[in-house]
Amino acid sequence: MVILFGGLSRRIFMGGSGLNMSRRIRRTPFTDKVESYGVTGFTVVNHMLLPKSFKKSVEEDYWHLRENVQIWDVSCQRQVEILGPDAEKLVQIMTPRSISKMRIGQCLYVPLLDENAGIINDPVLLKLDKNRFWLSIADSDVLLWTKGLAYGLNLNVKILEPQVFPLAIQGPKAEDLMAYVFGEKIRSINFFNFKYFDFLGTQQLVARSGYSKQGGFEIYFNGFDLGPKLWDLIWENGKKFNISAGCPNLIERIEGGLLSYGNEFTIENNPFECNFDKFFKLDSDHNFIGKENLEKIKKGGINKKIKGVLFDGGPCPPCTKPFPVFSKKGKKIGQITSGIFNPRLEKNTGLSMIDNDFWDDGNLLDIKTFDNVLREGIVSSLPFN
Ligand code: THG
Repeated sequence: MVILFGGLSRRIFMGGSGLNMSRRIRRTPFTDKVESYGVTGFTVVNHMLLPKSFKKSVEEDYWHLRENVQIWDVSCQRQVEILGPDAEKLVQIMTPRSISKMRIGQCLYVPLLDENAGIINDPVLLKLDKNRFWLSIADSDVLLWTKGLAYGLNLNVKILEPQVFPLAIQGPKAEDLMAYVFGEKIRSINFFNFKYFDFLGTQQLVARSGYSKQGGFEIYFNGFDLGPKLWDLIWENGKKFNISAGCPNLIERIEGGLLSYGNEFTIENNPFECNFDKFFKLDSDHNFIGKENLEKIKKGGINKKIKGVLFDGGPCPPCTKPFPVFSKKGKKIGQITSGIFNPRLEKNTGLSMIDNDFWDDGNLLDIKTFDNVLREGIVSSLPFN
């Protein structure tokens, strides 16, 4: 049930189908805006609201994202700031990816590991200064892990959660729109790099990055109270580019092979199972948490990894619980943790860990969805194309 009160567009979601809001479920500088621009549901990531759907369907939003530009409130991509003389040392022991050659102004996708080489998180790392880094995190409590490490290892660093709220501008028209808003200099930012831009007298960090494969930017917005003004400025300039309010799109994310921590993988998984080994070299000479176990895992080999699955049978129901995946002989060999019908490929698409005897591209398998339909599927490499 949705109650509208006092002429406010703020909704109170009640009952089993909605979130009961409270201070613990943090709002963002843009929550008022997404409410007035037609959000129909939220999820919670890092204890903060993430819009999940708008009035248009996921399919309509998918086509729109591929052709136009969208504004996404991804403030839940919280920053963990590591500041001080030992900052680089601490960041480096948290990840198998070498950061020794990282430049100020650069971003790197870095899996963080625990002592078993289980994945703690898969953030984007930003190097702000020689002794200052941000981890732009997925959904787990990296702030506490980092504070614990700094304290336990007696490092000279401060660990904090700065008041920074990423706003993503995604889609093929994002660059032209951003050039209107921030000037032509925006075009000179390379993929996974950032520069600073003026907004009403404040300095804003803008990176070329984002949780889609359609290109775009992320504004690491600081200045909570100015949030609605930033939204309005982008919206006004965006009208000529057919802008719409959106959110990470499940169809596009799966198609692009972008993984979601907590869904496709958890602390139970290692980087090889997630195809993250392309992001680091194990023979790098730096030390990091989980290195010995990661080497052991490499020697022993893995028995499952994340693959794409294309499957038939008409649009599948929402994947609110994993869909079990079976071999043709009926053995359970995996589970689809994110799945949805892709209107361009005209098939259902899913992401699943698949056991090693079955993970080769082209292998046939069966997927059981909760409408009790057994659907035939085929293993595919990622991204889907
Ligand atoms: N942007 C920012 N922070 C984030 C995300 C983001 N934190 C949470 C979550 N998303 C982290 N997960 C990802 C997953 C994939 C990518 C970024 C963050 C990504 N991958 C590219 C790819 O796979 O093609 C490029 C990776 C590379 O080449 O280094 O962009 O979206 N700020």
